Parts: sequence; structure tokens; C-alpha cells
Amino acid sequence: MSELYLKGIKETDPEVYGTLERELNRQQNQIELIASENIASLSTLNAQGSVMTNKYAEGYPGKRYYGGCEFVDQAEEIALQRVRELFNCKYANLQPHSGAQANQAVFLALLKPNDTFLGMSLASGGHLTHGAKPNISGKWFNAVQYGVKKDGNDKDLIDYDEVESLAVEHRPKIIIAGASAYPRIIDWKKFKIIADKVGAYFMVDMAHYSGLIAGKEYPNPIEFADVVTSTTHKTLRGARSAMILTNNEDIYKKINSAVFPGLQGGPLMHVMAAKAVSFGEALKPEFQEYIKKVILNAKILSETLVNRGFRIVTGGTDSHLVWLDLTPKNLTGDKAEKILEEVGIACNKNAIPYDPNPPKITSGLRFGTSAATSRGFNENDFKLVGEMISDMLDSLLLNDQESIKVAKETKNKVLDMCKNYPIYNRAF
Ligand code: DSN
Repeated sequence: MSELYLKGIKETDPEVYGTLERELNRQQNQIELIASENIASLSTLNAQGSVMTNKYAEGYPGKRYYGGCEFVDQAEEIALQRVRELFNCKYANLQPHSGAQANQAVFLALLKPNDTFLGMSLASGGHLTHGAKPNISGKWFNAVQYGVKKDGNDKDLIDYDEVESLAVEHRPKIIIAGASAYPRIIDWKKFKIIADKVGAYFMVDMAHYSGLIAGKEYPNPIEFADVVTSTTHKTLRGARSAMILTNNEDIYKKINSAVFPGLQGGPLMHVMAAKAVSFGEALKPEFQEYIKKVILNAKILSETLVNRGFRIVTGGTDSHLVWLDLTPKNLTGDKAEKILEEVGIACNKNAIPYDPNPPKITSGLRFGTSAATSRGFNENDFKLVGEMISDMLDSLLLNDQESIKVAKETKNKVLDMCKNYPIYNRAF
């Protein structure tokens, strides 16, 4: 694949070519468990690295501020028609460059500076852009944060009573549901009822779940939400970009003005073409089969880790996410992430609810099964992956000689598994 995809760069810019080749080798030889990543199809990569890179197209199809837009208009129209079908919605804006910008566009459309909104806290598995203090969402607005239950039968699950009482107390203009580590089904209807009670807009950021929703294995929020944002490259396995969906014409008009000219200039039309391609892929029945496997593999991974004595935050998963609590093993997330990376297992440290450790250390790890499932990993493979993760984490309690032996054996197993599933030599 590298010869085909990187053709030309090798001769014209060997220095950058080297970085691309090394990254391809890393992806080939590591087991990718970062929950927000995936392996886009070669067609998506090719569309993104295409001649549409060269085109400016400020405005929307048929209403551009530049000439020569006939064909980029066609690409955007195809992408729009496909995404509306995929998520069963009336209106879509596909121009936000990223999920963070999609969320900013909603704020620009529906809020004024210092307005109050309600979002899930980062510490409970929410997202940075839902009101965390270091982010613009937490600096320019009065962001009130809800979380998950600390104990009881529904420990780690979204505290809907808290959402309701905070909403009643603070009267937010927007209530946001959506998360980046929460592995369970979110009750969109409950959020909508609370939003209606206080006259708030209900916004869903489905970035992590959009592929699962397109694959019909996770509830579609469009039925309840006033506005839905998402990235397009996580479980949805598309181009690296974002989108905003709604069924409300008035909100749609406000969102369009907020994205352009409010927040962005020219849309990235090569990315638009790549989004059209990946939405086409997600509409195929094979994508639904893929998503079923993603969730099954996450359940297997979660069960394997539980059988090896680990605690999974929320006790399991309904999605691609597995959220590991390392406190019963007396380990920290940063150390665990490092030793797994050394043997070729890529994941990220992640705070757990009510984490005693600071965000740069954490007491948890977040895993996702979308990328490895894309390259063909099955249930047996994910059982082995769970065993390898457990072997490595348990090896921290062994003496140096024994732990070096475990690391060496695990690294070889990782390489063997990766060899069985080469990337970019098969059609998805
Ligand atoms: N950074 C992404 C994630 O890892 O979930 C979200 O933006």
C-alpha cells in the first residue's frame, strides 16, 4: 500500500516521506485501542488527499463566494444527502473542521457570552468542549457541570436527578449530553424531558457514538435533540472532520450562519469528498455487521479484564468503550499507558469518576475496539488482547527479570497478531 499511497512523495520529499512510512509501520505493528481512532478506508484517504485540496468554496452549495465550484458543490450535495439518510435527519451542515469547532458553532448560534449551559464534566467522562475550565466553553460561558453517581447500584452511571436539579437551579440555555469515555447508553429522552422542563435547547455531541448509531446499535438522538454534533472519524470511520445535524429549520439557519461566516472561512472540500465516500461506506449493510462486531469485541475485552481482577467503570459496556479502573491494582493511568505502549498496545490514560489522582496521572485507562475491529480482530483476538493487557499490568508486581520476560513475550504476541491483520491491503 505504501508504494501506491505515498507515490511521488518518496522522490520529492524523502524527509516527510520517512515520517509517513514510519507512521504507517507503527499503525501496522501496534494494536490500536485508542477509543477515538479508527482505520479509514483507502478510498476515504484517497479522496482526502485529492485535487479538491486546491479549491476555495466559501459559502454553501449553489451559493458560493468563488467561481469554479460546480464539482465541489456536487461532492458536498452527495455528502449531505448521504448523511441525512444515515442519521434520518432533515438538515445537516458538514463544514465544521473538527468536533470542537462544531460545538463552538452551536454555542455561537444559540448562546451569548456568559450565558449558562449544562454539560457533563470531563472528570465524569464528558468532553473538554462541554464546559471544562481550560477550554473556551468553560472560559466564555457559565458552564455548569453534571456528573455520574458516586456509589450505590447505579455507581458510575449518569446522575439524571442531578442533571434535573442543576437545570432547575441554573436555568441553562443549552443542556448537552454526550461523552468521550462513558461506555453506556445515554437516555436521550430523559435529557429532552429535563431540557423541556426548563426551556433549554437539548444538544447531543454523539462524536463517540455516531458510528454505533449509523450501524443501528445505539439509540439515534435526532428524534429528541434540537441539535446534534459529531466528529466523523471515530466509530463512524470516516474522514477526519465533523458535522452538525438538526430537524429544526430555524436552528439550521442559525447554525449555517455560525459555521460560515461566523466561525470559519473556506470549508475543506477534499475532506468533504472524503466524508461523502465514508458516509457511502457507512450506508452499506457491511457497516452494520462491523458495528455489531465492535460492540461484541468491547464486551469480550471488558469480561476478560474483569475475569483477571480488574474493575470496569460502570461494570461493563454497551459501546466500543471499555473504561478500566486501576485503583484495585494500585496502579496509575500514566504508568499503565506507558508500559502497554512499550509492547505495542496503544491506549490512553483516562481519569475515572472521583479520581484521586490528577489528570496528568489518573487512575484509569480508556480502550476502544473500533480500530482493531476494522482490521479484522475477532472475539478470540480481543480475549487475547485482554489477557495481554492483564499480563503486562500484573507484571508490574513481579521482579525485574520476570517482568522483562513478560514484556518480551507480549511484544512478540502483539507483532504476530498484527501480522495476521495487515492494514490497507483489503477492501473494507
Ligand atoms: N480527543 C477525542 C477523544 O479522544 O475522545 C475527543 O475529542
